[in-house]
Amino acid sequence: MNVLDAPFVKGFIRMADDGWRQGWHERNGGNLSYRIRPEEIAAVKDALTPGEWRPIGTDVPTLAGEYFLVTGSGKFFRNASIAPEDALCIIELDGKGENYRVCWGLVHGGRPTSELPSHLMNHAVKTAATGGVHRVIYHAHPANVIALTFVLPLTDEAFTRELWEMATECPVVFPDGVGVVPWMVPGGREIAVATSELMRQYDVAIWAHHGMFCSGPDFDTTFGLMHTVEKSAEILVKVLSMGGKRQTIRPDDFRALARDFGVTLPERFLAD
Ligand code: 2HA
Ligand code: ZN
Repeated sequence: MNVLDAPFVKGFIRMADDGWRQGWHERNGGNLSYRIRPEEIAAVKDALTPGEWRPIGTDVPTLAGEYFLVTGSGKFFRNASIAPEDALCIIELDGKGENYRVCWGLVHGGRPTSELPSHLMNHAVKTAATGGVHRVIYHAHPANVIALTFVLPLTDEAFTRELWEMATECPVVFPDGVGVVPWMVPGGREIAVATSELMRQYDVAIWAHHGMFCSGPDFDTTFGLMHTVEKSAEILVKVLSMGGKRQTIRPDDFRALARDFGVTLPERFLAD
C-alpha cells in the first residue's frame, strides 16, 4: 500500500490540520507522533526505504523495534496535509531502543521532531501504563494554557483544580489531573525525563511558558483532550479578565460528579 493511502497516515494528517486550524502551531511550533501497529506497518512495508541509523538522544528499550509516524524538525503543521512526504516521516527504532532510522518521508532531508526524546520516553511510559493501548503523543502551543503559566502557581494541584472548575466535563475527561513541568530548555533528555515522570500519573503535562503534551489511545481522544484542556484554560483567562470568580464548582460538587460519572478524583485536588 502507498503510505499516504494508509488510514493511520490519513488520521495523523487530519489531526495535524485540525491543530493548525485551532491556532496551536505557529511557524514550526508543536509536534505529533503515533506508535504504529504491527499490521499497519506490514501493510506499507514495500514503500519503506530505511536510511542511516542515528542516535535518539535517550534510550527507550521497551520500544525496541517499533515504528513511529512523526512530524519533522523545523516542519510546519500548516504544510502537513499539503506536502506530507516532506513534513512527516516514519522511523524505526533499533533492537536496543537507542537509535532510529528514517524509513519514509522527509524527502528533502531533515530529522524527526526536535522533541523526539520527550515523545519516545512518553510513549514508553504510557505504553507500559496502559498495557499497550496507548498510541499518540501530541505537543502543541495553545495560547491560553501558556498564558496561565505566567499567573497560576506552577503546581499540579493549582492547574488541575482551576481547570476542573472551569468546565463540568473536565474532571470526567481528565480525572487523573494534569502535571506541570517548570520552565526548562526544550529538545533534550532532561525535559524528556521530567515530562515522562509526570506521564506515569497523568495524560497531560503542561510545559511552563511553552505549551502542552497530551497522550491517548487514538487521534480523536488525544486531540479532544488537548482541545478540552485549552478550552477550559480559555474560560479561566476570561474569568480572570472579568475580575475573577464570584462562584464556582465546590469540592462536594466534584465528589457528587465523580459518584454519578464513575470516575475517581484524587482528594489532593479537592482541598477546601
Ligand atoms: O518547534 O514545539 O518544542 C517545535 C517545538 C519545540
Ligand atoms: Zn514546543
